[in-house]
Amino acid sequence: MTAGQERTLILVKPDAVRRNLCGEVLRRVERKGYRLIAVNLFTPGRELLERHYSEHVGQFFYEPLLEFMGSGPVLAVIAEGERVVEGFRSLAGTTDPTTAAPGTIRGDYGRDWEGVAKQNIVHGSDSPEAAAREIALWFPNLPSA
Ligand code: IDP
Ligand code: MG
Repeated sequence: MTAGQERTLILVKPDAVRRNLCGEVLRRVERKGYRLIAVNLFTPGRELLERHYSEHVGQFFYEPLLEFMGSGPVLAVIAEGERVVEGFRSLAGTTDPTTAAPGTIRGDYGRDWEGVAKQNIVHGSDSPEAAAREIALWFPNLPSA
């Protein structure tokens, strides 16, 4: 990785893949000037999702969240750039898709549907430490640097 750069894990969630929004999400990431390092489209298994969302065990939305995230293909993306962790969270918007600001990915494309888990189009790592942990989970075979 180039000095001063950081990486984040982005997931285009199953709701967005079903709605053909992968390109739209990647367009916004690239237009912002972040670099794509790796992408992989697949349906994640239960074990990977349990590890990814371990901080949410016990929350009322935990089981519905795992069911939703395993309901179809997810596009996992590594993006790189200065302050990309914060930068992508800003592009994504706040967690609740109904009230996420217009102009953000979640604000423009997400809204509440039936079901407990919030279907909010994308995931983005919330710290550089979380990004390193999540990238190792979703891209176990990524060559270093
Ligand atoms: P984040 O994705 O904005 O970081 P987290 O609090 O880490 O939000 O929650 C992980 C995911 O769990 C959210 O993106 C959303 O899909 C789901 N989620 C979070 N809070 C709720 C809730 O209160 N009800 C239903 N689903 C939720
Ligand atoms: Mg989170």
